[in-house]
Amino acid sequence: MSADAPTVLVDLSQGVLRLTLNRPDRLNALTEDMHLALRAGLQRAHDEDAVRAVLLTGAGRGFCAGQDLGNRDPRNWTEPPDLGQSLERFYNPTIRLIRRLEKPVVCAVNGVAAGAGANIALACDIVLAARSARFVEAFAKIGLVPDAGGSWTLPRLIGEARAKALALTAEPLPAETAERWGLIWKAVDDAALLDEAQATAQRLAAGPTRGLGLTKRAIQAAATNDLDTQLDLERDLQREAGRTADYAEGVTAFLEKRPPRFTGR
Ligand code: LHQ
Repeated sequence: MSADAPTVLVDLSQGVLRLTLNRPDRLNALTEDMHLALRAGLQRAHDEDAVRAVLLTGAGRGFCAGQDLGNRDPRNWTEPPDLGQSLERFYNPTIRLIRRLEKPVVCAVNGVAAGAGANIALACDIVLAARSARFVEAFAKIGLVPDAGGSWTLPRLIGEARAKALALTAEPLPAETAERWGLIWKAVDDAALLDEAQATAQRLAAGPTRGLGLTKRAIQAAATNDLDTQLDLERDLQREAGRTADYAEGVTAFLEKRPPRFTGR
């Protein structure tokens, strides 16, 4: 791969913005340049009405090996780096963008997802993984703590016992176990992964975008709300959804016994 190849490939087709992490020889380990490119893609998804779903994947045999450790050689330090600043500048904005984007984000984990790479995948809304892929909470191997939202996401998805075991041992978790545990939506045959993920994203992109976005907001809010607060939130969001053109279209299509033509408005 040439040195000036884009570190994230961006393609918009049929409402799906596909973002492909593109440093395959490093298993798509993240550099500053890549962080900025990924963030720009996610920001575009926020800003453009033409984008109605995002598909995140990786080029080559890995999804993402987390932070690129190649340019963090401790033998060259004069003093230890401020990793908190790395998170503040690069990782946290990306995780917040994925979670706050009121459009579905599908992740196709095409191969190993390690460290922050695993946790970026787990921040997405619908995660499909190739059967050969594995998730590695690699932080413990280098003396770090799970970041990119992992310490929040893992216990919510799979409970404290499994979250702690994964994070403390850094043992690789095969995609099929990840599916069985509810860490991801689905493990699929390697050869079928991208087609299935693209079809999923395309189906969502043709859906009632605002209703889907509000659904995402409601489900995420449930992680910290009590039932009364959540019932109030559902009332408010349903009020908003009920005013969309897509709600009117959905009901009309049902009554006319035809498929709906949602426009995302
Ligand atoms: C890599 C990497 C990599 C560079 C594979 N960097 N080259 C946040 C804030 C600030 C700082 C610190 O970190 C963080 C968040 C984090 O993400 S910390 C966690 C960082 N990631 C890791 O510790 C994972 C390191 N990689 C691995 O453990 C393995 O490579 C995995 C399990 C991902 C894959 O193993 P294999 O399938 O056996 O592949 P491999 O190890 O042979 O890797 C292939 C190549 O990719 C190899 O290069 P080479 O020149 O030998 O072909 C690796 O050196 C390179 N690579 N990960 N993170």
